[in-house]
Amino acid sequence: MYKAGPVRAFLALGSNIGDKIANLDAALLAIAGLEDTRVVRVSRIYRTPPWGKTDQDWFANAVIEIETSLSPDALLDTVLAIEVQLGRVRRERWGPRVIDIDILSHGEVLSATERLKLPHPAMGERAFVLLPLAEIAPGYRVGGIGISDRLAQLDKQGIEPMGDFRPITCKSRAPGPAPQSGMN
Ligand code: A4P
Ligand code: MG
Repeated sequence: MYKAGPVRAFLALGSNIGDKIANLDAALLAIAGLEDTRVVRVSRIYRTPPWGKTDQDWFANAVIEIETSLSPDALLDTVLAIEVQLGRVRRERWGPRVIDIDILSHGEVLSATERLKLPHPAMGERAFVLLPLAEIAPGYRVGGIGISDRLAQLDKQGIEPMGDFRPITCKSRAPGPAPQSGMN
């Protein structure tokens, strides 16, 4: 069983169906309500042009930092369950989605299984992930490169902040052991 203390993890949220902002708000609320997990920081919500499969509607994207005692596998199970709870139906790769929750990193964990890749292998190519991530974690390193250097190499055209999440009440929690770093 996974026994490490709380670690910092980063999650990328995306939606391009329905009320996109409400979908991101609902995902954040569900994550904030989890046992063993505390929301530490949230980025603004960004309006982003579709990446990869471009013949679909624009996305609302954001990144959040959490502190969690869930193992990487348990965190994946949890975010996949939240996606289903919020109405996600998987149809095509990179296709439209009510909500997508990707784990960008979980402490220093490295994983290369099909089920769980950590750090997220595509994050370094995606300005729609790195712009909100840089806002809440300017010291983050992606594949050994500082996030602002990585961002300088990416096309950021059309990506605009569009507002904040609805305020949430984060659970207060007794102070625990210092979390491990979420940087990689
Ligand atoms: N999986 C493996 N590693 C991870 C991880 N680190 N976090 C597995 C989350 N899941 C991970 O995911 C398929 C499987 O990946 C999961 O069951 C899990 O076991 P999925 O979300 O069903 O697949 P997908 O999203 O259709 O494909 P893919 O390749 O994951 O797509 P992405 O990378 O999520 O990209 N453009 C903009 N502007 N904004 C977006 O948010 N998103 C996508 C989808 C395309 N274009 C976009 C955006
Ligand atoms: Mg996904």
